[in-house]
Amino acid sequence: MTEEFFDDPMATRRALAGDPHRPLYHFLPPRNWMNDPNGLFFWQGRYHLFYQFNPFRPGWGLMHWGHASSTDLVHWVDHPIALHPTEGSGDSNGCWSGCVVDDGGIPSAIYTGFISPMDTPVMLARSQDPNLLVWEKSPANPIIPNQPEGINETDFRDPYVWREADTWKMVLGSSFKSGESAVLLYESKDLISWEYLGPLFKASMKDPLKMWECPNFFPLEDQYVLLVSLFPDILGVYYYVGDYDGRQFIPHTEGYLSKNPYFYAPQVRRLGDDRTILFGWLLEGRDDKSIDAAGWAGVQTMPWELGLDENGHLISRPVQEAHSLRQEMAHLPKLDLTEGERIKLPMKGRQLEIEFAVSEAEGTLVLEVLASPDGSEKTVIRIDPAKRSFTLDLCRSSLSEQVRQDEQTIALPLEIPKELLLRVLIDGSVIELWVNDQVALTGRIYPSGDRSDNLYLSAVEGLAKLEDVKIWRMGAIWPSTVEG
Ligand code: DQQ
Repeated sequence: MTEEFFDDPMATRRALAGDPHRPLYHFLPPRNWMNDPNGLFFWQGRYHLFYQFNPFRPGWGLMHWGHASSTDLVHWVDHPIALHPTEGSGDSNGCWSGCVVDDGGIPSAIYTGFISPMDTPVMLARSQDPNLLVWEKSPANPIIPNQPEGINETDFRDPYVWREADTWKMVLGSSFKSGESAVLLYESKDLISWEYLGPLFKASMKDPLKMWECPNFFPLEDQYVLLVSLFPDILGVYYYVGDYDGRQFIPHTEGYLSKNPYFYAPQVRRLGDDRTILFGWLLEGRDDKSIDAAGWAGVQTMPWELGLDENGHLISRPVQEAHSLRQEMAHLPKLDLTEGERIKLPMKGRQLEIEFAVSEAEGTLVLEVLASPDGSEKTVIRIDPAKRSFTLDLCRSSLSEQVRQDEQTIALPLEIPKELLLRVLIDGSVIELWVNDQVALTGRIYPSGDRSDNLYLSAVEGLAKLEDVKIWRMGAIWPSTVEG
């Protein structure tokens, strides 16, 4: 019953293809609920993406590991569920987030088992199957039965494992009874028996922060990066860049990778080459009734490639493989907007990529996307270089009252260059955007009108000069009702 749609996932996808809010080039399961990316892994020429999946309904619940794989990070094949809860075991009520590592040729998943909120052991499963379709849970489970002294009982989860010389290291998300959010460090020789080394790093963040979920800890260029998801209010994803001596991490730079209620629980890995790749969960922005009616919830970001800028801040951009989805392009080599001028761009659609350079903006440059001709629905992006502000305004994205309305404004970095590069990905209800790869925002948009698919640019309170305005229609990776 739970898996009938995996017998023919494409039929399930086809059945939902008429939904204009359903993304056509971002990964999502055939139907029902997905949250965190798990177990990102490159194996025998394929990228594997596991994900938190509730196969029963489009709401969070009894979590399994869904599974898909790809040869290019962009086009995905659905596979049967990889990890199911096992009655009477450490994951009887859910297989929660974790990672996959190569243990001497044996792909090994280390994840959180959920029994109850106070009982979340660390679990191990291995796969001898070249396609990673079959997993066997370790007889040694649970490999870490519970949290160390001083840690809140409900805050111990999301193992992230890596190899360091001849040792395995692991971090887990948690919080101390004394009030700090923390990332705990463990080590092991065999992935089975683990020793607690103490906190890798802890910090007191402002209320209502309770714990750090889904820690990722990885080298990037000559630095180490720690990513944490801020729980419980899904306040965004925070990063620290710093030094690591094998036991402790001392950050010297920090900030939000993205601060918005739609982006959470990312996972970062090197996947078969030198690039450091991130997938993140894009949450829905509509109420449960409309999610139930849609039959699906949760999308992955496009994979992002991470780097550091010259000031040591974390930067991101969509992987270059996403370019393979570009189709027809509209190109305006130069676009000068006088103060107050508003123009309609020569392309429309719900699956688009937009890229342009802003060489000058005296006031605010405004880009409207998924906009209706009468202006009743529009998603508005505002860039004001002088005020260093970058806004994604979702207040008029949809006429539906079942949709969240909010506005996110973030500051552009102090040392922002004069010329800005804006990238925008639009895919049904998904929007991801970047300024200079330094600032990333994400959102969810659910316009109700058939004609809410136009693009406008305007200059407010001063002229704006743009260069190389490029708009591509993006191809679908899933069945779509649009022919061609
Ligand atoms: N989602 C998982 C947990 C993790 C949370 C459960 C983050 O392991 O802490 O679905 O979204």
